[in-house]
Amino acid sequence: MLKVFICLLLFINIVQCYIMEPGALIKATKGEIWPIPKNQTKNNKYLILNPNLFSFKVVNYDCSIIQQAITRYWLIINQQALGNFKPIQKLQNDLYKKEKHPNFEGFLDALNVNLTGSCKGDELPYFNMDESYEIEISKQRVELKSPSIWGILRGMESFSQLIYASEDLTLKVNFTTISDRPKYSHRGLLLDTSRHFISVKKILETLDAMAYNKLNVFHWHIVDDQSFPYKSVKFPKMSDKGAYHPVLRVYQQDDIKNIIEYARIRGIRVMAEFDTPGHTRSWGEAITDLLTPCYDKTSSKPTGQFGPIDPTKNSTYAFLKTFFGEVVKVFPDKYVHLGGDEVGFECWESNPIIKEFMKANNLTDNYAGLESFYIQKLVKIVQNLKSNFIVWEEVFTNGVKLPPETIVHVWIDGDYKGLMSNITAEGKKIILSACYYLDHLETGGDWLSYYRCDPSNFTATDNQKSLVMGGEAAMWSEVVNDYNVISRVWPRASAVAEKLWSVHSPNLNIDDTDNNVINLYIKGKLTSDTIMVAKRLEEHTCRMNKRGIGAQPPTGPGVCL
Ligand code: CP6
Repeated sequence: MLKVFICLLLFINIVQCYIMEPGALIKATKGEIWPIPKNQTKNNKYLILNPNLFSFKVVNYDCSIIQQAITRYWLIINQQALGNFKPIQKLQNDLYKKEKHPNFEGFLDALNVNLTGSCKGDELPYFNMDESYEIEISKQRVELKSPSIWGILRGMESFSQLIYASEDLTLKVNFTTISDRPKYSHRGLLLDTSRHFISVKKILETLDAMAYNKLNVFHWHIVDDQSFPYKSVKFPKMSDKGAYHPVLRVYQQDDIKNIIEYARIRGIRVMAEFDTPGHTRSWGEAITDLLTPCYDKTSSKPTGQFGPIDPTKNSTYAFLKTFFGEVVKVFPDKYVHLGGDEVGFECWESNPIIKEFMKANNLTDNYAGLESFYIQKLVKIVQNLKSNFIVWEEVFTNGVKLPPETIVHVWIDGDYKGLMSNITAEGKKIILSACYYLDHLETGGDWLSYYRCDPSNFTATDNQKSLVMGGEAAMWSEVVNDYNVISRVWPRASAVAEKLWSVHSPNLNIDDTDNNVINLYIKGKLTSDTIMVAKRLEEHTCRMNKRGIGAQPPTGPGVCL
């Protein structure tokens, strides 16, 4: 009765008030790993851990990535435990008599970290690196084992997630064996830092959260039409004139070095995108002969507006050679994203010099052909610089002749499955973002739509499906800045992370619910698969919060303890 009264008082729909029974909350799991490992066995026996007495015992002492990871995870384990456990002395004396706690198997004071391979010559994360690892927590051993430092990093993350605060205020780790490796090697997050500037601090926080979700590619969509925050060594005027502010809203070379190093020691690649020939308005502020001047159709005079990069000038390619020569040095990843999306042809069409050039090159009225001409020259430049490249899907759909090793980034939320069949039929590789747009907003629970998108779910042979490298959650920043970027990305990108890592992430069918978010927290209406994923995501989100990540609640009402 009191509840109905309060509901009416707050002008809230009575039905909703009744639906939100406290008992119907999605309750967090304890000690479940996100993303879910390939193979894991568990049992009820457990060890108790005192975080400040805990240590990592390393077999291979001269790997700085491991040493640094130990410092980080020791702090994470202690921070996550704050306020959640009782002093161990008291436990030993009264609470933890074996007779009263039959599943108590002793104390966990160290994790043996066993790198079976070498870390020499394995200093930069790369596509298809070995991220496999094994964990055994048993009476016999407490061990993390991997042939590579990248697997050790993923395993340390998993180990830290096994520790949970139990109801009796002790920190426990259940006996378990885990054998884990990712489904896809390219598991990315795209962040646009042009529509709004995102500070270095927020980028580093994003990288922390990526590591907590085992994402391994930071796709840095660093510049675009609206601003050019990249402080170039060879062309410093580009950010002087093209950034929102020449000093306060730019990434200095030192900032970029710090970001790449911060990512590297977490096993995260930094892949830069310098999108051309469209999306380049900010480039033209300093490089005045780069963009195509648009003409008025009736008066045949320049309008003062500019379109895509001018593909007809030699100076264009001289510039691109120098510019990308710098880019591949500053960003040591083996891949650079060349963009190529949303190239509008109107400005090219209006320009008499472009028309003349097209006639002379047998391209009359073939604007896709002109784009092709440009992309092919750019691809040659980048290949001469010994870099691999990725392009947005229009480059493929516009029929640009591309070398077989081209990687196509699928983004348009139309018939993307049909497109994936076509691209892979030509033997080309794919990165998928079409179903992972973080700027598409719904109320709580919208992570489900990302979770339902499996990159291998399209009509093709197994051979074709093996050409899917992975996917990327995409955060375009038109309505995102420092103040909301973290909560908009997390935990929604966590759903993408699990789809990309976990071979056994369940396919949550659309008829699990009537697609109404409210239904997520009515018990009994959902299959147990969906409830289980929701409970695990609840725990994972709380875990990110405890580690200082401002993730938003994933689904609905609840509490983090
Ligand atoms: N900016 C750039 C964007 C988008 C793309 N490229 C974009 C457009 C529409 C949607 C999502 C993203 N904002 N440079 C396309 C890859 Cl729905």
